[in-house]
Amino acid sequence: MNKLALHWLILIGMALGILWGMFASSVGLVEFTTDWIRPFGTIFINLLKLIAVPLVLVSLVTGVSSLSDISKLSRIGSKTVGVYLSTTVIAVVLGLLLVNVFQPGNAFSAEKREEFKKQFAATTTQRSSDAATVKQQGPLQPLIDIVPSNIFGALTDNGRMLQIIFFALLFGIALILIAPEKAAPVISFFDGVNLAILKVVDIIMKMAPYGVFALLAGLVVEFAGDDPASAIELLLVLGYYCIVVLIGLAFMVFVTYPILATTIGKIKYGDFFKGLFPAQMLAFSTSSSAATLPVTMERCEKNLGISREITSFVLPLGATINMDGTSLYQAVAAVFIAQAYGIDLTLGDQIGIVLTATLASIGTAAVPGAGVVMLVIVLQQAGIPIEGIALILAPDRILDMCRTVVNITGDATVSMMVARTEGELQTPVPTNEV
Ligand code: DAS
Repeated sequence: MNKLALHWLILIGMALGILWGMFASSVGLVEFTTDWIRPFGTIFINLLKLIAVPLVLVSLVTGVSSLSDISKLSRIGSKTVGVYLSTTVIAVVLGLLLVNVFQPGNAFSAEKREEFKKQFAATTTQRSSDAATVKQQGPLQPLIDIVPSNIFGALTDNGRMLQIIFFALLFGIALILIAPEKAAPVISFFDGVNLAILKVVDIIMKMAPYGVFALLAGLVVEFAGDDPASAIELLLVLGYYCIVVLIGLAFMVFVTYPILATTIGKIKYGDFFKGLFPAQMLAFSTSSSAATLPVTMERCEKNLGISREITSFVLPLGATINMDGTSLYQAVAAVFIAQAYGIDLTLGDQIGIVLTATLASIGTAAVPGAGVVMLVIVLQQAGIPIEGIALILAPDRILDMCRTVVNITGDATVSMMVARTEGELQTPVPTNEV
């Protein structure tokens, strides 16, 4: 089953789930749906949670240790990683600004939000008691919490994703610093495990049409109860949430990156888009930065005037660790779910989301749906109910197509900026072909 077919199957699963949910709530099949269909949605969510920890650990160790040639390209490498991280932080902060200004999660009716709040009262209570303990422990507790005292404890205790990320980064850097012949077998082990984990993600995503159907059916009947009209409310609020994400993604593609490309890359606004358009369309249709990489590289060299030396280092690195669209989406989704469940996030919580979403996007694999798997990390770290993912899974496929366009556009922009500062940017030949 190719990715395009999977695409459309997931959208069909989403539509059928919503239709079944509305049908079931109008003909009294709510209990049947809750007992016999919804569990398959829970299983799908569990699969996403199952793969998140090993995916983070292995993809970060692999990603960081693959920078081993950074020693040769230290100037370009550190510049590239620095610019990548700054565009990701810009994306996350933009996402947080939008979701706090538009507050899509608060668009749910008060009684619905009360219901959500009751459902997760335990989690909320847990959070407030955690918050209380943190208050007793002092202002630098969040910093202390990043450093695990026991990596195996962090791996088994779901909520400590930042500790896993911290360990993975440290271990990856250690692999760069030890003798290459000693590191090679460990790196190839992690490369192999990374490939296997990505295959597991691929298998999980093949179940997505069925998982999304069951989740949506379960969500709509739970939401609608015996009143199909309130299912409409769910769809309207989800639509509002999607608009907030799309505003952020569009701002990145049509404002942030062109400003960087035209001021630093010295390219005309129109030529920037004409040059990248085929790669952006491929990213939209495949939802995969990795699948789009060869075209991104070709368009950057041929139409944006970036040298092969820069594109062959900066773009593969970007496809692995730079996903600005994904990090913006994760920030919006996390706060949207918190709003829906009536969880008030403090400024500290939101700064934690900036850190986790930035780091989670580094560990997000460049394959369809990886962003929602990594969203688990952002939610766990912020103490937001993971089950809330069911709320945002429905439109995820469409948002994945859009955020992948942002991801590759960000990679191309940064490679243009690095090329400019390295004197490796030929004046691009304006292209008439699109
Ligand atoms: N689809 C991923 C990519 O290839 C991003 C994501 O899932 O968020 O960039």
